[in-house]
Amino acid sequence: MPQPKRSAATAAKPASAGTEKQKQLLASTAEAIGNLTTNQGLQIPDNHNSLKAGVRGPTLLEDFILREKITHFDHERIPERAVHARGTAAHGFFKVYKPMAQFTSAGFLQDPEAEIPVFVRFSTVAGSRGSADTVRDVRGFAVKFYTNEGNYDLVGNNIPVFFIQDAIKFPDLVHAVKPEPHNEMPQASSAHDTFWDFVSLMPESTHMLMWTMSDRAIPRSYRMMEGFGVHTFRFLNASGESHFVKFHWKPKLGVHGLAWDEAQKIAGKDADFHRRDLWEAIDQGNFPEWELGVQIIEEGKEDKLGFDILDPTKLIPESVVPVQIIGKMVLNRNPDNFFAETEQVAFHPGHLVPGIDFSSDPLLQGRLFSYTDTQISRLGGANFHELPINKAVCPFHNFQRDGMHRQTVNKGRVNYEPNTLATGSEYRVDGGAQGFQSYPEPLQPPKVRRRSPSFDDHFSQATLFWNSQTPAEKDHIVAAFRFELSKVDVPEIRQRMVDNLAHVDAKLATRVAAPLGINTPDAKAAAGRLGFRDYRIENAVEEDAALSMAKTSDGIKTRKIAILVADGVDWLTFKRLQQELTDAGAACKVVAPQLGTVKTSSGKQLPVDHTFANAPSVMFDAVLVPGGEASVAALSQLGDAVHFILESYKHCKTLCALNEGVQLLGSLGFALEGKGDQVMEPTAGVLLADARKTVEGQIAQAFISSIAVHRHWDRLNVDAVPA
Ligand code: HDE
Repeated sequence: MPQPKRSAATAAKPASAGTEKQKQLLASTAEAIGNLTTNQGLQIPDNHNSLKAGVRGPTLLEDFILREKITHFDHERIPERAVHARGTAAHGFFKVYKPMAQFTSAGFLQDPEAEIPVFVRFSTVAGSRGSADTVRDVRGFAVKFYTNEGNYDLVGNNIPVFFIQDAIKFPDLVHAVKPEPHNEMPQASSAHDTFWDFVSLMPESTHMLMWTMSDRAIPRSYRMMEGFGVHTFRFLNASGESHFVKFHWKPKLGVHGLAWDEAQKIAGKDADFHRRDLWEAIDQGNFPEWELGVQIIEEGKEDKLGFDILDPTKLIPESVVPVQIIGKMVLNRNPDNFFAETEQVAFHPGHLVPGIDFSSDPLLQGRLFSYTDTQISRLGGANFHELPINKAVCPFHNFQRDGMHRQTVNKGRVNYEPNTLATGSEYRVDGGAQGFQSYPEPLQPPKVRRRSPSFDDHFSQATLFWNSQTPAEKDHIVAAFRFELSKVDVPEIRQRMVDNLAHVDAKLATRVAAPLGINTPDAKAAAGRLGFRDYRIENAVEEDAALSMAKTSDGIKTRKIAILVADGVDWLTFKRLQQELTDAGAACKVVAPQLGTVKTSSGKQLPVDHTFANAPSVMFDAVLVPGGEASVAALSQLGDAVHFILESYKHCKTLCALNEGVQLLGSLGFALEGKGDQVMEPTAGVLLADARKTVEGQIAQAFISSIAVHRHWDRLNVDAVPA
């Protein structure tokens, strides 16, 4: 259901008012009004002065008001998440499209009329809480569904596979990628020796590395990312029949990435880029949406896939098992308090509802222990489920008691089961058929500490991923490997890595190795190392379109367009294009040398949104240079404006210049041949036109379809651009 647009000024009212979760949260929500009091409710007469022995004398120890305030402040911080520390979140709802009873008895997947409240947290993995949003990393995509049968958490990532196959390697992986322990550098980056030392010794990481070196790891927006449950789970229906299931989130806005140079610059210019993007979109009523998809595999048919579905370094190609779309999720409300909600939310892959169960994926099995354990340390005890953001919307009742920060006041003397003292008759919960039932999976003893040989293939799907990329996407992967490995000091690590890549694709490995000052990749050397498994499955498909990001284009909704102006800008061309872009859903921002207004050619005062200094080109998706002789002359003298245009070009964004604006682009070296009475595109995504001679609407139409391409990655010679 499309939601009405709201201006920022009116956005404070949540659109999902009335959901169960919101009602519950309201009970714990406080307004910043009323008398100032201590935590005990004592009114404070003066919040500016501590109690002293005389106005110039020492502060008195008895000042309990001062001490309470400072003590609370001293304890404001809690440990950040061991991984996924940097994140942001939003509220929303989920709605299933049709009853899923054939596959699962999960109540929240039955009623297309029901809106299930959700809280979703997106995150990076390696960086600390204050690190930049646009670093190269996997993104967390964790969804908490507040269902009537308890909370269900789908704690996924924006990449469908993982680095390791067994949870016992997770601490090693995370130690290796985090800043190095002797000097705590580098922050939020895998481009250092310890990470590549580890992964080059772990061939099972290779498939995931292909993804993290692709543009998936530098998303344009959280709103433009897919989400994946990664592991294989089970759906169980009311008769106890089991199907294997893989979960997918498909964004309505398509899947898009940044340019690597752009991502690095944004990290400095606006470390909150993704956080701000999500917040602003929701605040302005542009509620991001994803559809929930499932790949369902009949029990007993999993062997036909050719690989082990319990291996989290494998995905099921969508061309082999299509994704069925079963529902949608809309994020429509920003949190009221970052700490209380986003920081304190506690996800856990073991928060399940009846009808969904685990598989024996050994990575998932380890996660089932880890998440509760980490919350106890992070949130200060075992009662984190009582925090408002974590509380289920259905009642909870058991005989767990006490512990740090217990909030529930449990009445009576019965804190055990079975009992008769609670009601006078016997209360016993033992062997019941209601509630959560584990799937009675037959197991295969004996007890062993070994990896299944069915997990031995480490390269075939890395090759599938590589084969499925467009030439430009391949270029980006090669450039990313080169960048990361060029930051590795020890040449043997660089060599080991390219030797491994030779098992993905010989050309890829050779291209990566070329500028790294090492020998040509040696597939045999890789095969001779410990940990290498000489086993390769045959992929069912050579390529899979769903693995490429290039084919997703979904209009220009919420895309940010910079309109570069100075005094004398041509009002008519400006106004017409701005209107058409806005009608198509884009957000146009006027960028000028200074804030306030600029005077247009017709004498109007045009309000300015940003300056070149506070909003550089990396904050935008496309650029418009309208006409107006004086405006264009002023811009061409301004280094920041010229840099803005060149940098946008370098980052493969759509540029459109009109009338005199065309001359500005001409002076920067863009070809200008042509009659000038139509929209020319001398190079992909660069539009030049004389609006006085062009058919009305034609420029806007060409501009809009060019922006919808997202980025013109196949643009030639961008490396030659000095920006
Ligand atoms: Fe996590 N992971 N993880 N992880 N993970 C955490 O839990 C862990 C894994 C994921 O926004 C921690 O509350 C182990 C895969 C997300 O709050 C911790 C293993 C996937 C988030 C933890 C994995 C994820 C976490 C840190 C290997 C994708 C952020 C703080 C066995 C399917 C959730 C916390 C949020 C967070 C452990 C692997 C996703 C330490 C041991 C695979 C999205 O418990």
